[in-house]
Amino acid sequence: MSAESLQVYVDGEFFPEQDAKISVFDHGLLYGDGVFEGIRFYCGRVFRLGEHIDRLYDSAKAIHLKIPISKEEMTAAVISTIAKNELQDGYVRLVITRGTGGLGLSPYLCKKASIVVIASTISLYPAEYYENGLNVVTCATRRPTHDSLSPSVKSLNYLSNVMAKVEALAAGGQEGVMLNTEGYVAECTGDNIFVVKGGRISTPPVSAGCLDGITRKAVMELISKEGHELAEVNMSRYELYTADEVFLTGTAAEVVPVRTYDEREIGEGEPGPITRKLMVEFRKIVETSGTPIY
Ligand code: PXG
Repeated sequence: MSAESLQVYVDGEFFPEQDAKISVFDHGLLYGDGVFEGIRFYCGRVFRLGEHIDRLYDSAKAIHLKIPISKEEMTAAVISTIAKNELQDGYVRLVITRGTGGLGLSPYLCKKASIVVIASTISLYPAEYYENGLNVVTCATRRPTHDSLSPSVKSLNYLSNVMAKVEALAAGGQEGVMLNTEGYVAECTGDNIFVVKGGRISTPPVSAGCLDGITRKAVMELISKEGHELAEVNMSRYELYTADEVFLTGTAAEVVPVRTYDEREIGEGEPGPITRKLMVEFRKIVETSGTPIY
């Protein structure tokens, strides 16, 4: 099915993409009040669907938003949206908005949350990024702290990440590192980050302000399976500058190597052996696991 005629799920019904709409009075638009997930499917199977659904409901719970359908119904909505579009490989954007209400911050003005499921193909990073690695820079914008909205909530407020992305692109990078307010590395604008030094692998803990990434978790499982040492530790820019290897993980990027960080070459300036191995192993698990669509 062509991208021109995508069928989009909105509150239990399918609409052609040009007719898939929510109200301008939806608090998702007015206040960024809502949550979302980005999910991949490969070879007719949805990767870690249960984990994405669980994180979605946790994000919703944290912002006091009641999703009007059960997790089972949500799972079925995701699968039926992909099937309706006859897709095998692609990307799902699952969006829950607070719903339509009057002008005014109170979420109690909104009677019912809205559910949007978009299933589409995905435009991937160019192959060159995987062969040679990304140029990554430090962003000025910091990750929000746990005393404001929890950075674990995958909310419709992505402005700090958007600003960080603008800074990264302006500085000539493809991705940007976001520090927390203490100056420790949290993550990138849409990816988690890992460092390899002397054969040991480390990644910032969720307490540093990163998203509890589903790709991060899958890669952590792979690292353990491969028998490498793994630690969740606070790290500063210094640990990145002096690393043997740095790589990023995320639903969109999968596992992608870093070539330079703030203009310092990482390791030998090309993807290292551990990163390469994890890229290969990750590909195997996405192609052989997941919830069948058909
Ligand atoms: N950190 C942040 C801030 C994210 O938004 C990740 C890490 C990686 O998490 P997962 O669970 O995907 O491994 C994300 C994920 C997009 C897009 O359209 C962004 C994400 C996921 C999918 C698509 O840019 N963010």
